[in-house]
Amino acid sequence: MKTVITYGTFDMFHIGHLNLLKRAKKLGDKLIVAVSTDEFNSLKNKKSVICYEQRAKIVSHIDCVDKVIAENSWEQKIQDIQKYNIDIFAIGDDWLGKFDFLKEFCEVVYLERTKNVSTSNLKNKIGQINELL
Ligand code: C2G
Repeated sequence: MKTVITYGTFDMFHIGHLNLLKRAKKLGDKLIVAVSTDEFNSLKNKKSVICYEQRAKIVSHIDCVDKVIAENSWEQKIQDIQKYNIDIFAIGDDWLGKFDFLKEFCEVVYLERTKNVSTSNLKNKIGQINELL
């Protein structure tokens, strides 16, 4: 029984997020997703369109997701890995190398990002449409 964990904002949930979660789940048997709170997002210099409660609820209803927890800080990963007996930490390869320090505690896997889709692109497209209206 392998448990996988991943972290993210998952704002304006899109196919890139879904692909990531499905790929992460395929690495093990159980998938825990730590969704960034609005307060933590400000530490990431991110302002999400959708509030934490709704982002967490959407992610919790994705078939391959077994549990959702809050991501409140950069520092919580090691504690989470120990608390939830995590076997694999997985995240998109836009973070390649950034979480290698976790290799002391569990396997670290960087998964291929889905090309040509991002929350910022979606926001820009919506902005352009609004300008045309
Ligand atoms: N992702 C992806 N393909 C995309 C967009 C995102 O695979 N086209 C992945 C990211 O690599 C990440 C996850 O989906 O693994 C969530 O992406 P974000 O919501 O942008 O999360 P991020 O801001 O990268 O937060 O502590 C880690 C951070 O909380 C990660």
